[in-house]
Amino acid sequence: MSDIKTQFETDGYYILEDFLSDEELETCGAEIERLHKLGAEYKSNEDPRGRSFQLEPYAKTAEQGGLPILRKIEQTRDYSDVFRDLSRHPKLIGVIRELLGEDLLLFRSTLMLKPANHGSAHSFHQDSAYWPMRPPSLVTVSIALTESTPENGCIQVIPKSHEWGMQEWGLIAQDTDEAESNCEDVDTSHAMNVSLKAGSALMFHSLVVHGSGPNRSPHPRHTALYAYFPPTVQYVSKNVGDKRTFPVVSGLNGQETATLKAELVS
Ligand SMILES: O=C(O)CCC(=O)C(=O)O
Repeated sequence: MSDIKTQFETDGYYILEDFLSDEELETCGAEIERLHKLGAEYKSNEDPRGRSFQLEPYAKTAEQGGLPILRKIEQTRDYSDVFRDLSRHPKLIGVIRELLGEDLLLFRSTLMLKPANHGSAHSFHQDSAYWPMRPPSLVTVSIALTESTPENGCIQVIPKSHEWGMQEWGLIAQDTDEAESNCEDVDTSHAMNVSLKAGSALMFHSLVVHGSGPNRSPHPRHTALYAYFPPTVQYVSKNVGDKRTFPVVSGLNGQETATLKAELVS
C-alpha cells in the first residue's frame, strides 16, 4: 500500500501541499469574481440557476464591493470551465487514484466561500450522513484558494473519526464563534485546525467528523470542494426508478458521464 493510502486510512485524511501554481490560483481568484457577477445577474433576473449561488445567511450587509455576499456556489462544474478543469487536475487525480483506484466519478463540485468579516461557521458533521451514497466511503477534497487559517475559518477535523461509524447530525450552518456540534455524543476534544497555504488541499474520508469556524478576519477564505467515489459506491434512494448522472473524472473507458440507477433503501 502507498504511504499516502496508509496515512489516509489510518488518520482519515491526507494533505497535498502546494499543488497549484500562483498562476492557477490567480485564475481561480478571477473566476470567483466572475461567478459572483454571474450569481448576481441570475438572482436579479429570477433565473432558477441563481439557486446554486447561496447568500451568506449571517451577512451583516447586503453587498461587499458591489457584489453579493455568497456562502457557497453549488455545481461549479456547470457554471465554470476553470472549476470543471480543477476537478480533474492531474496532480489531484493522481492522489485520488492512489486512494480509490483508477475509475473515479465526481459526486460534488462546490465553492465554499467565507468572505472577509462575514463567513459563518459549519458545525461538526460527517459528509456521508447527508449524501445518498453507500457504502459511505467517498473522498472529500478541500482546496485552499486563499490561505486558510483558524482566524479566517479553516477546516477542523477529528483525526481517526472515520472509524466511529455514521452518526446523526442536524443543521450545520451557524453564526457561532465555535464550530460546535449538534450531535450530543460527539467528543470534539481532539479536533484539530487544518491551516493550509493557498494551493494546498486537504483530502478526507467522508466519515471524518469535521467543521469550520467563522471568519472574523479581514481576509476571505475561499475553498473549492470536490467529492470523488469509485464505482463500488452506489447511489441510493427511497424511490423506485430513481437515477442520477455523475461526471467521470478518470477511467471507465473514457466515458464522460455515468448514469447510476438507485439501489433502494428503506
Ligand atoms: O469548507 C468549510 O468551511 C466546511 C464545508 C463542509 O464541511 C461541507 O460542506 O461539508
